[in-house]
Amino acid sequence: MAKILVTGAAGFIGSHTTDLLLASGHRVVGVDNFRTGRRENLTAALSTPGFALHELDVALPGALSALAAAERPAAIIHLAALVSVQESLANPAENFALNVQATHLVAEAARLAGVGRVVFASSSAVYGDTNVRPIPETTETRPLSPYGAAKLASESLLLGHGASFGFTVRCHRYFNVYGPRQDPTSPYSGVISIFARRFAAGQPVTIHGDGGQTRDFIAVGDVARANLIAATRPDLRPGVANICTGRATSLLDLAQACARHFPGGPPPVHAPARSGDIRHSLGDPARAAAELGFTADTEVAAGLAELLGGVPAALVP
Ligand code: UD2
Repeated sequence: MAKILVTGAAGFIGSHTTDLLLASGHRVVGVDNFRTGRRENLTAALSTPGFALHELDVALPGALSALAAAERPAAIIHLAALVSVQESLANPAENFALNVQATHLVAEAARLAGVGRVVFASSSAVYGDTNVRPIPETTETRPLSPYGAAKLASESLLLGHGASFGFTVRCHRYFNVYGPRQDPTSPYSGVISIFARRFAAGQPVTIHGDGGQTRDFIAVGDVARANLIAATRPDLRPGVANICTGRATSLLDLAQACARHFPGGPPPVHAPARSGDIRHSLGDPARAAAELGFTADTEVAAGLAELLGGVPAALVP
């Protein structure tokens, strides 16, 4: 069993990754500055032997290097980030500090502490808007936001450092991740987190545009499993892979699937399409299957059932 350092451990994806690592018998050194992470997300982890939490800012030069040198983890899973595309547009300097400079500090921490593996949370935002469906990793990258650009730059920083100094880097381009603990409070939060909260409160959801736009929604449990594999599976080669399902779900289908869990709720409200909204986003999962042996196996219906209270929609009268 390995010791894994997880940055952003108190965040949405970080806390699920931490829980899965611990459940699989690994030790976890969790790092978070609680900028957007929440201590409640780690309630289970904090009562698990093998978990240690460090309140630390990855963007502070030297801080992570010192911790990694003391702990000597086998791998770092770097999930700490400024997570909002909208925030990156409002504050590009903060995006650069947290999503580019901090990645360099993670790469340096890995080099200085002799860490063998780094797993990085990249994003489908590196592709921008493309007509390619499904999107393989060979698709030209054209980020449309400081966030997407920072994720792409970070991939290169880590891969270059790994190739130069002898550690393996795996970059995960996550598509639309959803599940328990996702923050629903901003209009630009993940649509499933917003829908879940509004349906549960008996409030109508808003569908922007005609609802025919599609996304590749992947359950956070599957994402955590991809992180576990990338951090622990022996003999992986460095590289970049989509972490996606390869299945498209439209907004209308999503709203209907939620409605089956809350019969009698108000119908959706239609509103104009968001400016800059991407019509279709669908990942090609073939490379992750070939290189990591990873396949997402949670169907959206099952993932929604878990999120919306554990009742399979088919059983709701
Ligand atoms: C955005 C981000 C992505 C990530 C994601 C959150 C870009 C390019 N990408 O992607 O990086 O942060 O959000 O999971 O900005 N919608 C509604 N009603 C709502 C909310 C959303 O109809 O109440 C629509 C929205 O217009 C879009 C789709 O649902 O067509 C998905 O929206 P999203 O914000 O969950 O995700 P996405 O792919 O636009």
